[in-house]
Amino acid sequence: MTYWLNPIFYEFIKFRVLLFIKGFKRVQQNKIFIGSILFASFFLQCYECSDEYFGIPILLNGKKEREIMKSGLSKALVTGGAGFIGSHLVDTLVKEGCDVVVLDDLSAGSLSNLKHVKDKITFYKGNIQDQKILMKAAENCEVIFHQAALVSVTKTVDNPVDSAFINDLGTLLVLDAGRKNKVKRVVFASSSAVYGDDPLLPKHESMQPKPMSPYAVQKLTGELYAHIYYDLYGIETVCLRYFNVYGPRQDASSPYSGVISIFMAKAVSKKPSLIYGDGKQYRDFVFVKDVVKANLLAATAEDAAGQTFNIGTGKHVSINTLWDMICLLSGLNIKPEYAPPRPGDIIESVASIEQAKSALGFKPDYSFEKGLEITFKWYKDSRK
Ligand code: UD2
Repeated sequence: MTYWLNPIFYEFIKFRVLLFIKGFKRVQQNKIFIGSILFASFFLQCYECSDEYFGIPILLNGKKEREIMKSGLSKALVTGGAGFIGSHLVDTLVKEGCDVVVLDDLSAGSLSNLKHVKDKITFYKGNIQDQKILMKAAENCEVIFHQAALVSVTKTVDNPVDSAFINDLGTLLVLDAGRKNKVKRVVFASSSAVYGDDPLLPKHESMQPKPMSPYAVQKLTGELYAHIYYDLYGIETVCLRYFNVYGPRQDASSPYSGVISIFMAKAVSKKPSLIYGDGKQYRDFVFVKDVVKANLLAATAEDAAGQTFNIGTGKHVSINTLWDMICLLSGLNIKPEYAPPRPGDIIESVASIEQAKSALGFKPDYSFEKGLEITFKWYKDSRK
């Protein structure tokens, strides 16, 4: 509140002095002053009720009011901030007026994801295993959002040791940089992969994890380290188990990219999709902006420290339906092609988000239709 209150009263005092100099009588000065206060209190009440502030940009301390923080974070490090999810998180933090530091080795991320904010952030090109650069990046940060990882399950199967250096050791080093820099909180991007193929649905945080790949083991190990760092060192850690995240900037170039990015690329080039299995398998697809929202809540919610939360929507969509919806959006009528199921493919995955709802106040803002529409527009535009 003091962000805007102080400068406004300062302006009033200046205004009164001006009236005095201009020769207004004391009674007239008081009338104008009281009128101004009534107008200001009406305006500020409206401000309190609105996220959009009526679209009126007010300059306060050299910043537009729109840019003043809602989450209240002063400085944050986003590891993997040039990647798909990380770069969306950076966008929101920058908009909120947070001082953002990005550490990314650009192995999967791209500077093009940050080009529109490049003058507003501090960027370090480097690996999370490089302790020197990591310590520098985490300096004076209030929160670390740890998004950097080798995210392809298949790549971790092919390279269990190399991937452990990034996903296990890397996470440990990030936590330790947080501890040494006295960072208040670390939000760790974990995965629904930790549940494995447990047939129990929806997936609930209290279920026994059943990792089926090095990737899942590595994410679970990261969670365990996060809990230990909270218990032993008091650094507040929160783990978010992402379900199937989709949205603009998701790389569609690899066969192991997210199914939505692959299908979008197919639709834009008017080619049929390839569905593994009968297409009846389903997923809980969560829009990237909702994942950003979950991260901000996890960074600020009072009771979140030391806990793990599912981040999904609690709803599911089959792969067949997904292709039908994309065809509808793109005005195509192309039948998909079918191939045998992927080995180890999970059939059903849907999150219980009750815990995230009650402890974080998390509720997805984007319906699947809306998220898909935004995503399709992005793939279409980026092809031009
Ligand atoms: C997701 C995550 C993975 C891990 C896992 C946990 C992504 C990209 N991957 O894997 O990191 O957390 O969940 O269980 O979010 N499919 C097709 N055609 C295609 C591509 C995929 O039919 O061209 C099918 C695929 O066989 C699967 C479904 O679509 O049944 C989803 O595949 P995915 O690779 O997007 O994600 P998933 O759930 O295997």
